[in-house]
Amino acid sequence: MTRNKRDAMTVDLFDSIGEAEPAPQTLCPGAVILPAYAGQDDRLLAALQDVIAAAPFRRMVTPGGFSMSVAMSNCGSFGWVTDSTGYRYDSIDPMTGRVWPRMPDCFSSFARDAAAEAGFDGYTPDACLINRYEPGARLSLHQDKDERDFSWPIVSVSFGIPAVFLFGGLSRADKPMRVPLLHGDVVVWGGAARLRYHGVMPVREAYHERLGRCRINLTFRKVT
Ligand code: MD6
Ligand code: FE
Repeated sequence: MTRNKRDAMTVDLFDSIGEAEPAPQTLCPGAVILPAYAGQDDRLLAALQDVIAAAPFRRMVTPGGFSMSVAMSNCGSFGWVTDSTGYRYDSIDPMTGRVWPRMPDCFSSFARDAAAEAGFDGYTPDACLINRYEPGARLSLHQDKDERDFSWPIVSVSFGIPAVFLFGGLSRADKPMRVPLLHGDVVVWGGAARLRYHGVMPVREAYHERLGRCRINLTFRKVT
């Protein structure tokens, strides 16, 4: 794969300190991993602190009545929520009764750049779901299909301790691939991959120097 624009600008700097950013990897048609693409970017984690102060992490309840092991929050015009009545996107945080915190500019420009890197120009996400995994937390296989237009990708950013991403097919029964995701890794997920089943294996006990015993994942979506 050809070197991207960001590499061209940063490769000399990283090479000189022995930390060249690896090239993008195609998982399957439509899904690309940008390894460590967010690893140098402390602005995202700094901005995240303000978002979480306004809309704290909470464990939501599924329609089946179970409390999720992953704690969640959102920012942007819409947030993904679940409760006993079902899943939906909502412009109001049910916990605070207020609109979700606005999406920080560094979030939207980061997601736009990552999407462009993977071949999706003009990406303007209006929702960012924020997931927090402590050791043992997991996300069962699901499709992301509550958005209006599946031609826009999802941009997923991982921080903190490692996780194994389960990356299946278009049918729930397709055996998933196991993809390790590390601090700073970005997955851009669209096109023919957009409706693939996916999930996260139970996160193993670990410690990250920046985030402690915790994995944070941001998934950007264009809902409307
Ligand atoms: C996570 N991610 O990695 C959960 N969905 O914590 C997702 O559910 C996801 O990473 C769609 C596309 C990319 C993702
Ligand atoms: Fe998902």
